[in-house]
Amino acid sequence: MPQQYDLLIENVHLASMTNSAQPYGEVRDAAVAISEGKIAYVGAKAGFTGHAEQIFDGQGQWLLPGFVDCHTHLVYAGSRADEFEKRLNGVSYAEISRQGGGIKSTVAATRLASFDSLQKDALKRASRLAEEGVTTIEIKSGYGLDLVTEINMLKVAKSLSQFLPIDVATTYLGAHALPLEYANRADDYIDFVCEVVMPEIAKQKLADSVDVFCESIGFDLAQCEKVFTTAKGYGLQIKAHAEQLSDLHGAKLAANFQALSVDHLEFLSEEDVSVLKQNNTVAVLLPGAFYFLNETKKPPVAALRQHNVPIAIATDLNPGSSPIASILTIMNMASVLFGLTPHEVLQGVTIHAATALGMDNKGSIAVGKDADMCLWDIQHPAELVYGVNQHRPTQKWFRGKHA
Ligand code: DI6
Ligand code: FE
Repeated sequence: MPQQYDLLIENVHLASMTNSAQPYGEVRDAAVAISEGKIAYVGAKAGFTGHAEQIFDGQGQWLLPGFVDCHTHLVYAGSRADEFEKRLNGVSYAEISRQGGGIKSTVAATRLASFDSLQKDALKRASRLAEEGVTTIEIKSGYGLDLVTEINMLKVAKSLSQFLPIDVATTYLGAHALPLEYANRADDYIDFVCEVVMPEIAKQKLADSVDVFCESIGFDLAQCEKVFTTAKGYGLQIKAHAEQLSDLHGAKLAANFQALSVDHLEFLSEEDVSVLKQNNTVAVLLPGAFYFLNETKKPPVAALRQHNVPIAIATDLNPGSSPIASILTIMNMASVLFGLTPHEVLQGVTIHAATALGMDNKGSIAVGKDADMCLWDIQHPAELVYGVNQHRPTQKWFRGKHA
């Protein structure tokens, strides 16, 4: 009896994004078979001997893993177009934040929004990403900062997978900004994060990870350390916004807590890069925020490469520093602005992004992984990075189901 499969996708070229010797994990004239939502065969079409219930002819198109957007803040209310205007009139992002705008203005709007309206807006943004081939999205809280709104945001985030062919990873970002009611009492707010909100979020299993904004306009090293220590106690994974606007050595601190990822990193010093490698921490680069804030200091890509630190790329989709609901645009920015090669960029939105979420079931086309895949009508995978807004997947499978 030949082995039985649910689906065979044949006559495709694969950019499997596995760490094979071939760039892109390329396999020409390939076939992929799926069983119970998982990839069960990958290889040359000629080598396939099983029997599949259904056969799909890929007509020579390219099959890639579904993209993983490993850093977003896409649940929020309101718009910051007024601040964009201010910035163009010469007021800086940090200055707007100090004046009580920035993250705090989104917090005010998000606290007032209902679950339904937050969900409706978030669904629209997540749909934009899904249309471009994203099948896994990480979503952070951090625009509520009180118990009720943070929980509401995480519930909205989790709910999106009921409506779209996506998996959602959630992150509690309580230490994002100091809410007004804690003005000048940052240590007290961190106690509230650690002693009131985090225990409840852990109890209700609303978050996979905990994140902080380690920055002069965010929280200092000691405050971030307290959040990490508490998170570890609840078995939550660690992430950090670090070295975005200055170098506080937040990435080093987070890596020493075995953070899954440290994100932004424009101001990361070369000395700290080796600490990421030692702790298997992924460097998540966010070219959208760099572009939108018109930054000039670039992340230390050469040092990251030299130390073999895996680099992921994400949209950072948020209302203040990266209102960009397009992974394909961000992929091009990663090459043009940060000098990553198309191969590095595609690794950054597949295999390395999955690692940044601790999801070893996502991010490549390999036996045993979730069958999240998109078919693209292109001549070579580099085209997805080279062009801007030129392509959409022609077919999509999510957990083995045609989506
Ligand atoms: N860094 C960022 O780029 C976002 N959050 C953060 O900690 C921006 C958030 C915002 O401006 O609303
Ligand atoms: Fe962010």
